[in-house]
Order: sequence, then structure tokens, then C-alpha cells
Amino acid sequence: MNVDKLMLDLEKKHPGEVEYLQAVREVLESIEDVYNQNPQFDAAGIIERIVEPDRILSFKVPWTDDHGKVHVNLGYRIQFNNAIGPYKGGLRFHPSVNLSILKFLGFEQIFKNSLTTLPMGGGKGGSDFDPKGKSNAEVMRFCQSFMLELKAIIGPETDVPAGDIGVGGREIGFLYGMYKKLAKEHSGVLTGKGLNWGGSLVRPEATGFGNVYFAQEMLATKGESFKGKIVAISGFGNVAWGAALKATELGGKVVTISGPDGYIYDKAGISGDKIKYMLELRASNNDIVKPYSHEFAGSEFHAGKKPWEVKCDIALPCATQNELRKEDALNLVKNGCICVSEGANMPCTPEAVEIFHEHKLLFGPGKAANAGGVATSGLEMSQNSMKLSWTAEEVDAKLHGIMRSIHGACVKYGKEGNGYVDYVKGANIAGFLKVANAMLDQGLV
Ligand code: NDP
Ligand code: 2IT
Repeated sequence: MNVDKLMLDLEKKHPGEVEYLQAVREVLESIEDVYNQNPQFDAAGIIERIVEPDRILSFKVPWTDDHGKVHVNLGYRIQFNNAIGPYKGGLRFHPSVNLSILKFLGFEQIFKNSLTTLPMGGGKGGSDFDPKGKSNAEVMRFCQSFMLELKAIIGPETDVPAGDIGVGGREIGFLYGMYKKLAKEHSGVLTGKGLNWGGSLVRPEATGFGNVYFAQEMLATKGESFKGKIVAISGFGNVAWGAALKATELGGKVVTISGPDGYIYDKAGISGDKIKYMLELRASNNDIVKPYSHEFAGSEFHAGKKPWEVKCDIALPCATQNELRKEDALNLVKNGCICVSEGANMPCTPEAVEIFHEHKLLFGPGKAANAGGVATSGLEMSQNSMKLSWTAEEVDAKLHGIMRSIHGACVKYGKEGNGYVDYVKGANIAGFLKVANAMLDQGLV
């Protein structure tokens, strides 16, 4: 494999798909040596096959607002790879959604799902629909219209979508309702469902909890823990909320959250009712965190800024892709940060990751560190198949075990001669090998 040549070919085929090309390059650079040491992969064209999705469904989503006005959004589902299980991955509703972003997310999902130890392939979907400021009824009509098309290619043994940015319990409910009506079946076709109709305990908290468990494992390799550490978190959504809960429970002090409008610095610590307030903030359907500063005396709102300028020991980027850049990474290093664990997908730019590696920080890439969300989706699928529910303690224990096992896989393939663990390399190689070997077993399909 020649990474530069492969990338040139891909750039020609998919010009302008910046995020997708970024995600592919990172994986190729990590696996290059292993790939070249195993000529059977090249003989079977594994790389050329794995970088292209199996198929993409693209459709229009017409819906009416509360005033009867017609709107048309774009909808997509990308079925990337199903070598080790049904396509599995979230749906993102955000105005920035385009093919490049969904392809990067779907591609990452292949390796992330492989790392979870559960039988799940990779997929992703979504729409450029903006939930901001929409009424419940509008969100419902949109979700119903979206499912009218999506239904054609999903199914509990085929492709199992879930949430992502802009898609939480409410949206999964509306999507599930329409699927059920069309398919006339009650099955585990979506995950992140409500507890009364097939959902799993701990799924809402799982991505954030898993991210903190992963960071905990990384810290333990240095004899460190969350206890007494200052933690900076970005975002204020589902993942940020779960991470704040668990980091606080383990004795860390969370001092920031952020939104597209800026960040909150609360030096007293974001804990207890303040974490509960994050849910209200998110449910308000406004993409701003500023109201937090009016609600809690002593906290500061920094308009248009990122939380990475604050002094912290541990950074958990939980908002969105490419939100932590080189200058932010340099700031974190300068301020003594020892550990960065990605709750979001690809929140750190390649230049930022380079800085972390250069300064030998503990750096957990999203496909390993945020895999707890989809892993718990996998546990929800198992419970649905068995038609029974596990307790919160059972699910949490399995989630914790999975995060430990992912950490172990990263160390196995990412440990360098000097003892430093390159978790990016480790996660990519471990995730890739399982999928590539399954593809070899199954022939050219
Ligand atoms: P939510 O919709 O619950 O929250 C996303 C949060 O990030 C919102 O607060 C959103 O604000 C904010 N945000 C978006 N853009 C920016 C920005 N430029 N700067 C600061 N904040 C921003 O989504 P999730 O918490 O579910 O997802 C967050 C990240 O975690 C995403 O990268 C997602 O792919 C990833 N992830 C999610 C999993 C899950 O199970 N939910 C699992 C694994 C990863 P707004 O939307 O209002 O703009
Ligand atoms: O990025 C992700 O892993 C998710 N949004 C969760 C996917 C899932 O199927 O639970």
C-alpha cells in the first residue's frame, strides 16, 4: 500500500470531501505497515474495498411547519461495511450535514464497532434538518417523513440506526413510531429507544461514561486517576452530559462546557443540579450555553471562545469534529494537561493530535474512547433479541468491561519501543484487522 497514491486517487474520485479524506488518511497511515506485512490483504483489494461504502441511500424529506409552509431537506443513509455484523451507527440532524461528514462518520464507525467486541458493521445517516427552534410537532412530522424513505433499507438484522448530534430519545421515538406502523413489527430496528418500549438502561449515559472509563484506563497506566483533577469538557449535549456525570462521580472537577456561542467557565465545578441543568439547556432547542451563566452565580460566559484556553489536567472534547486545533493543543500542553480523551468523533485536527503525540500526552481517539455509546447500543440489540432487560448495574458492568478491553487492544497494537502508547495507531490496527480478516473469509462481495 502506498498511502499518498491511494489518497490522490480518492481525492480525484471524491473532490472536496474534506472530513472523509481526513478520516481515511489517518487510518491508512496507521495500518500501512501491518497491511504491507500481510500480502493477502492487498491480493484481496481490502483497502480499495473498505474505503468505499457498500451503498448510499440519498432522498428528499418534505415536511410542513406549524404554519403549513412546505420545507424540503436532504436525507441520507450510508451503509459502509457489514463484514462483522449488521450496519450500525447513528443519525445526525444538523444543518452542516453533508455526504463528506456522513462518510467520515460511517468510515470511523466500522473500526469503532469492530473494537467493541460486538458483532456490528459500520453505517451512518442523517439530514441537514436543523432542529433548533422547531416545535415538537414539527420534529415529529420531519422524523415521520424521514422514516418513510429510510424504512426501505433498514431492519433489525440489516441496519440498525441510533442517535447522534440532534437525534436523541424524542427523535428516536418518532422515527420508531413510523417504522413500526410501516413494517407492522415491534423489533430492535433502532437503538436509544425509550425504556418502556425496548430501550436499554444506561444507553443515554453510555458514551460519556465510556469516555471517562477509557480515560481512567489511560490515566491508570501512569498511576493517575480522576481524583482531584480539573476537567475541561466541550459541548453541552448527550455525550458532554454523561462525561460530566461520571468525571464528577470519580472525583474530578468539571469546570467548562461549551456551545456554538462560546464556553462556560465555572471554577466552583459543574456538578449536581448544574449537570441536571445541562439537560434543560439541551432540551430548550437553542444552540447556546450562555443561559448557564445567568442561572449559576460565579460562572463566566466567554463568547466565541473554546474551553481549551482554561487550565486543566484532563480535556474531554465532546462537541463536534475539528473543534480542537493546533493552537488549542499547544495551549493545553502549556497549561499542563496530561490526558485528552475524545468523546466526540474526530474533534481534534491531525495537527492537534501531532502535538499531543509529540509531547507524549495520553491521547484517546474517538473511535476507541467514545465507543461506549455504540457498544451499549449493541447491548440493547442483545436484550431485544433475547426479549429481556438487564439492570443498570449489569449494563454498566458490561460497558466498563468493553472499555477496558478496547483499551487493552489499543495498548497491544499501539505500544512503542519506548513504552509510549500511540492509541490512534493501536485503535486503527485492532479495529482494522478484525474487519479485514472477516472480509477475507467471506470472499469478494
Ligand atoms: P447532541 O446533539 O446531544 O449535542 C451536541 C452538542 O455539541 C450540542 O451541544 C451542540 O450544539 C454542540 N455543538 C455543535 N457544534 C458545536 C460547535 N461548533 N462548538 C461547540 N459546540 C457545538 O449530540 P451528542 O452529544 O450525541 O454528540 C456529540 C459528539 O459525540 C458528536 O461528535 C457525535 O458524533 C459524538 N458521539 C455521539 C454518540 C452518541 O451516542 N450520541 C456516540 C459517540 C460519539 P448545537 O447542536 O445546538 O449546535
Ligand atoms: O458515533 C457513534 O458511535 C454514535 N453516534 C452511536 C451509534 C449507535 O449506533 O449507537
